[in-house]
Amino acid sequence: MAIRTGVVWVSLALSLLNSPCDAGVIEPRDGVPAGFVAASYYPTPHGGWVASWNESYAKAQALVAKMTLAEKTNITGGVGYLMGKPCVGNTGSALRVGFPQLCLQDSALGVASTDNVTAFPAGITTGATWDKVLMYARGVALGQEFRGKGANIFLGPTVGPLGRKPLGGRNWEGFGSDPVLQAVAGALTIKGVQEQGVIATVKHLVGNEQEMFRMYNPFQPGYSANIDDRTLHELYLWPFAEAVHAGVGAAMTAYNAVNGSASSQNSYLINGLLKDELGFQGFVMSDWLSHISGVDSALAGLDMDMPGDTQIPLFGNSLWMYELTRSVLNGSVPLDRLNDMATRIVAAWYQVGQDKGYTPPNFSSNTHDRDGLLYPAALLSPTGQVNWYVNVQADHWKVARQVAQDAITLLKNNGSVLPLSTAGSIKVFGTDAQVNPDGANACGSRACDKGTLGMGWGSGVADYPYFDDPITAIKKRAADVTFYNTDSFPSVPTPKSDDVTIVFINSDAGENSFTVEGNHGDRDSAKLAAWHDGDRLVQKAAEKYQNVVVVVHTVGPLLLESWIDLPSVKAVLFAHLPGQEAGESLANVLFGVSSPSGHLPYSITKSENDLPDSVANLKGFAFGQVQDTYSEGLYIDYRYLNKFNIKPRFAFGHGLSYTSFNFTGAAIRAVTTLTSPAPSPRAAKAPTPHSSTTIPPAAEGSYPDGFNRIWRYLYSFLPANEANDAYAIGSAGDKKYNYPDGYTTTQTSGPAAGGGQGGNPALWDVAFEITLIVRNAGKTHPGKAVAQAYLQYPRGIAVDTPIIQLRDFAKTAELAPGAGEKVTLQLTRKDVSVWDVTAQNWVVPGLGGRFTVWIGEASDKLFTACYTDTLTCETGLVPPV
Ligand SMILES: *[C@@H]1O[C@H](CO)[C@@H](O)[C@H](O)[C@H]1NC(C)=O
Ligand SMILES: *[C@@H]1O[C@H](CO)[C@@H](O)[C@H](O)[C@H]1NC(C)=O
Ligand SMILES: *[C@@H]1O[C@H](CO)[C@@H](O)[C@H](O)[C@H]1NC(C)=O
Ligand SMILES: *[C@@H]1O[C@H](CO)[C@@H](O)[C@H](O)[C@H]1NC(C)=O
Ligand SMILES: *[C@@H]1O[C@H](CO)[C@@H](O)[C@H](O)[C@H]1NC(C)=O
Ligand SMILES: *[C@@H]1O[C@H](CO)[C@@H](O)[C@H](O)[C@H]1NC(C)=O
Ligand SMILES: CC(=O)N[C@H]1CO[C@H](CO)[C@@H](O)[C@@H]1O
Ligand SMILES: CC(=O)N[C@H]1CO[C@H](CO)[C@@H](O)[C@@H]1O
Repeated sequence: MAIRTGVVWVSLALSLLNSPCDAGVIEPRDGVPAGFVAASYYPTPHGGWVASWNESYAKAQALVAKMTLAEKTNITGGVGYLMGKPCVGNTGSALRVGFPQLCLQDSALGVASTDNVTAFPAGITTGATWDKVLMYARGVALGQEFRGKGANIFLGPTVGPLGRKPLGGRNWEGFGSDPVLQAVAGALTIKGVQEQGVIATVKHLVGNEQEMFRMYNPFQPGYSANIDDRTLHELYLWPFAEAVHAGVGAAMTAYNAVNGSASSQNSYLINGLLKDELGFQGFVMSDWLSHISGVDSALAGLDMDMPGDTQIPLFGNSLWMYELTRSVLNGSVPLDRLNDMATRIVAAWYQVGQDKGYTPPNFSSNTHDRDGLLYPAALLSPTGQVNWYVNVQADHWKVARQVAQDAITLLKNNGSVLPLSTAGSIKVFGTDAQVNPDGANACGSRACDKGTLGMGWGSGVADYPYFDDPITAIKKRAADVTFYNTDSFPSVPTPKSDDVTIVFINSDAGENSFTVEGNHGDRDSAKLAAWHDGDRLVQKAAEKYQNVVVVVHTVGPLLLESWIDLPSVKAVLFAHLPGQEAGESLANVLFGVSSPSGHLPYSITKSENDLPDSVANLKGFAFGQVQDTYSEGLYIDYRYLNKFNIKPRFAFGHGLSYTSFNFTGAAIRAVTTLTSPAPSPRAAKAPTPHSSTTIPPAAEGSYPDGFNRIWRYLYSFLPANEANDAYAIGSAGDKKYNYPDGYTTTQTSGPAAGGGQGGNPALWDVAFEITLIVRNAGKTHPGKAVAQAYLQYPRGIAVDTPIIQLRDFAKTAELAPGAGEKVTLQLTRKDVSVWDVTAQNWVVPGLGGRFTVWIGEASDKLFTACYTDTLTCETGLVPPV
């Protein structure tokens, strides 16, 4: 998260807490439901045992060995909100040994709070392309922009929330309501970003599926996401595992608790799942101001405290920095743990090559002026140049526009009203067609819904360098365009029968740090209706005109029932959140320069009640800790609808084209023969760096004589007398700290399911590969097709599984009429496994039995199946759902 300056400190501090909410129903006081346990998992596994990181670890160990205590603690914490180098997070440095301050910057869709950058399409838009090439290309471009601005750490991608709750506020920052779609897009983003030398941050671990009541504050703990082991592995942790497998350098914990224990100090989550089972080699940071303890979070595996302040920022107080120095001197945090924290941070820095000529930040998150305060939160701050206006946009508008365009999802096209002729008469309705008249960036953190919706609100945004709006692009193409810039249907001249009407509607959401039109981040007020009475605008237009095209800019699903079947509503396009390139991308689709090729990254139901209560509804206010229990287990989105045979209005993966496609010649082969249900046993961990565990002398943690402090800046030094006192406690050797149950410092060999980045490397053995020919079966329009592969487990196995689950997908290049392309889809061992909670391992149920891989253009259009037992495929089948 991030808050811009220009706010009175007190109100800023308060705004960082949960914004108040009046929408909730008061629930009885209750704790974490029985059965959900936040178990202890100690100690933090050392990093450095994975071969692909070993050189970075060797270098990191050597550098950290040269650091003093205060230098080590300096690099594990932020120097304070609005302090020093002007990113949303800035660590301390160890300049004496050549380690700089690190700049951590939002957001997952562009470099936040600065200019001369690209405002890329949001995650949800990227997911809707179902295009791996574009997912990666967007990551490359994002990485280049962060690097060009001198940011060391990209605070993305977002793969949690997963989109469990359609009303959830930050779903749009991620890629869609399916773990595989999230995982593939997240991992390709990480690869693209890190290849540019920028450290990516996979976030938020885990269960941040709603915004309201997410944060710990002095009055209430953040809500608890209560998730069972299998559901966590098969849904919510899955994209994190793929991110680690892709070598991600950083991870961020969530604001909320899991099973009652705050994510920033949940030892089972960080030490156990992330660092041991998933073999994460990078460093773990807290989400901004979510850190609530000092020693306990260090023991639980947190490596970096962001932005460094206590929960109420800007008073110069920290739980780490000087307190972490004290905790090491007094013996409560073993030096070994601090060494591991520092080594993980430095290793990630080496791993992406930041030791070689990395330019420091040349922008300010706090002002667009050339000169500004060097330490904005200090009472008296020197000024100097803070913005160099480095233009990092290059030609990234191209990939941004391609993503925006290829995400546009055609849900309905009755009578082929689309594509439109540029010669016809076009009437455009809705304020969403035009850029915010106050300016594209008029609302800070985009916390308003005015004009075309290009992104949601909160910290997950960037400033638009310009905004290509739909109405401008439409007017450029078509001669006869009339725009009614209103959301209430105006009085209009009598329509002609061939008039085409385009109605723009939208639905916004964002982070809980802002309330927009009564929505507290989540869509708690608007629910699944279009904002500004947009559904009514469509109905009114449909009463008057015969050819209505609806364009929807939205953070997620909407209920379309009040107008979708009206005979004059001929076509519906979901353009998702296009970022700066909203106009030309849409015009290309509207006027047929390009066929729509997006597919829904979530299901659109007919009613809110089509999903179970635990998913359909947000958790309201409760005294004590709000409990968000995942009682639906694996059954979210299409997994739930299919199980209960509830037909959605538009299924997950649905998306039409101006042409049609033919899938032929499907063939399946076994690549790696699976000979046992569990993967072969993991290898032992390679040796990890060792360093002295002797408590360093107090002088290593004391202010140097005559040190010139900046007021409220967070330092890692203690006054000499305090350092001496702490050292006296630590050197006495008594274990005076009240350690959590199960605490130990003895390293373990790690769980059976681990063994490499993401888990046991054998999980990524390709078990089956399917090839098929996708052909453009139309005669007039070129187009791109998406082949989606869904797994159905063998009948009669002992474990309950959703009927079908997405396992891979592939998008073709643009195919001319009649042209075809061979596509390849793969299923790994993990893809055909389930998480066995007893064995604590991934196990193939019904090994050797008939696993069916369904292939088609949407989750409800699966006409081809390939079988793993006979290694045959057939087509022309009745779909499984
Ligand atoms: C939450 O509790 C469930 C049920 O005891 C357990 O299976 C799961 O591993 C726990 N998750 C975490 C992160 O503690
Ligand atoms: C890193 O691991 C590889 C493969 O195991 C090994 O060949 C190499 O010597 C290791 N390098 C270091 C610095 O440990
Ligand atoms: C910690 O980092 C800050 C900011 O770079 C620096 O001023 C300070 O000297 C550093 N402390 C140590 C012990 O290096
Ligand atoms: C050591 O210092 C930390 C940070 O102030 C504190 O939480 C902890 O209780 C101290 N331990 C002892 C044994 O005094
Ligand atoms: C499609 O349009 C035709 C002709 O306008 C109409 O009769 C039919 O009901 C429409 N179908 C749908 C599903 O809207
Ligand atoms: C798809 O291609 C096959 C084989 O060429 C052909 O038999 C079938 O009719 C085609 N289907 C469509 C819908 O074009
Ligand atoms: C090339 C470009 O867009 N430059 C802009 C960089 O940012 C400054 C300050 O906002 C603008 O004045 C430049 O036009
Ligand atoms: C202050 C600073 O580091 N500015 C840098 C910004 O980026 C440009 C281009 O990479 C560098 O030349 C500046 O030194």
